[in-house]
Amino acid sequence: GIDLSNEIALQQLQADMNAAVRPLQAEPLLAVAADTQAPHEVRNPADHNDVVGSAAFLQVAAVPGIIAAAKAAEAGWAAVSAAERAEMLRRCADLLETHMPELMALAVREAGKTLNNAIAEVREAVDFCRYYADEAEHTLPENSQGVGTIVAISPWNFPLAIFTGEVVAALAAGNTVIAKPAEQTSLIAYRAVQLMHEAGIPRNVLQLALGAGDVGAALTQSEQINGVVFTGSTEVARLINQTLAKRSDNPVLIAETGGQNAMIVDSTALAEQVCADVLVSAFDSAGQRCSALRILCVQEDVADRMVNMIRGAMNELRVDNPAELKTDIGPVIDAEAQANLQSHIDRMKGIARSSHQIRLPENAGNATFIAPTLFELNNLNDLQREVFGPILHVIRYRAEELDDLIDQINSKGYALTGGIHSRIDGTVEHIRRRIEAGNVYVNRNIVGAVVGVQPFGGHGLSGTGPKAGGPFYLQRLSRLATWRAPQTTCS
Ligand code: TXE
Repeated sequence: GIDLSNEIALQQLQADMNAAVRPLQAEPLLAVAADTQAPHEVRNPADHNDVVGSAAFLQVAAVPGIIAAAKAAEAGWAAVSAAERAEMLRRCADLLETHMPELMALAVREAGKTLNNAIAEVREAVDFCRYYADEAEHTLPENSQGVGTIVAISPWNFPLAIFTGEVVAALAAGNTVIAKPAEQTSLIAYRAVQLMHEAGIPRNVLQLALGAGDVGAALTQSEQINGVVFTGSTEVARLINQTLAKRSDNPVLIAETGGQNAMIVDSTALAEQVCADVLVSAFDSAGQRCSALRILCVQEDVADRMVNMIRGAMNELRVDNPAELKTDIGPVIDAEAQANLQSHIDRMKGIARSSHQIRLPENAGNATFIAPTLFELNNLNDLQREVFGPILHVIRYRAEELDDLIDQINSKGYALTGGIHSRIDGTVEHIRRRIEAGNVYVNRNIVGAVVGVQPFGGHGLSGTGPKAGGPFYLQRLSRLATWRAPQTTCS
């Protein structure tokens, strides 16, 4: 592994990344001929003069042919044993690992990831391959088979990790897969699928359908498909859910969506630890994580001190080109996201009790940066919609208001993660039981679930289905084939 604290290792990796940069012309990777639209240029969100490559999106009319090819491949794939599927996935892991510099370069230049985040991105993808390979081989019953053809729709914020996790889980369980990555991050998905094909996954078993939401919609609306694995916005998950619910054959849906996640800090918490954990949870990845911290609840008697400390630490954060080693925070994904976040900031400036925003570099050019921002709110209701960026909202509470506050957070129905910072066991236990969140973290940051160690996922508006990277995921994507009844002797 790479020692992140070793600057020389990082510099070497950076040099390897730069050497791996080449323009990519991504196109759908299919088992059938399909019409595409004219390729569009993909540009680096930190530097719009840097052309990363181009991507050709599908015409929606191509979708039925792609689905027919996946259906035709089901029987052949079902004949491949779980052990053989696992072997292919392990080869995928090895190939992703060998191509780490190239994939990191794409994560940085296409998605605006910092170097550390880009390393984590590739590692998580590799972990998903190995974890689901092991799960398929060792935990699926012998008479288990895939449910058929799965559509895997993924977002841009973890353009390799979530993409790979969804795809390899469905493959490991024995399904044929049509993968539809986010339109913003087609290039890294294209390289990942090329490597998966190289690892032996047949081209008709895994197809890459590049395109925007219209392609995703057409794929999920086909009655031929047997399930959808989705990560993205709550709105789109709801649309897909409505589409699938109309069918009488009960297709599978696993959805992982947004989060309006909170951390509760009482007056016994270790301030320095809280500060470090808040910074990572709220601002790392420019806050573009569904697990990111949006609402920090601080007990009133320590609030001034806590907020001042966080403001001071924020000033040390360096927002800049993520290809630089010293950068903590890169751009947000695109100009549309930047404009949305800016409008939220403008609105909050009018109603917040106080605000703090750090300065952007002077040579920011056309980069889509959003400066990390802290708002102190008077009322939690001032925060209406999900904010997907480096913006933290702080609210103060008195001890006797704690339960009301938790109820208010719960009533949003929208928590993937939750955090508690306290040195009183009873308080930790009380909050842990009362707060409704997919994953609750105690005295640490609330981001960065580990495949196979901390299965990840929420409920309510945050998602439905088993947790990713956990023991029940493949079961949902498979079913038991004909049971052979035990021999009975009747007399
Ligand atoms: O998500 P979309 P977007 C949240 C976050 C963000 C917001 C919008 O709040 O600001 O969603 O981001 C495909 N049928 N998260 O617009 O639109 C789309 O092409 C089928 C949270 O990127 O949901 C892409 O591949 N598919 C989140 C995928 O859905 C459709 C990660 C996600 O896009 C479709 C990203 C349709 N009708 C955004 N419309 C997280 N959980 O981390 C679009 N798509």
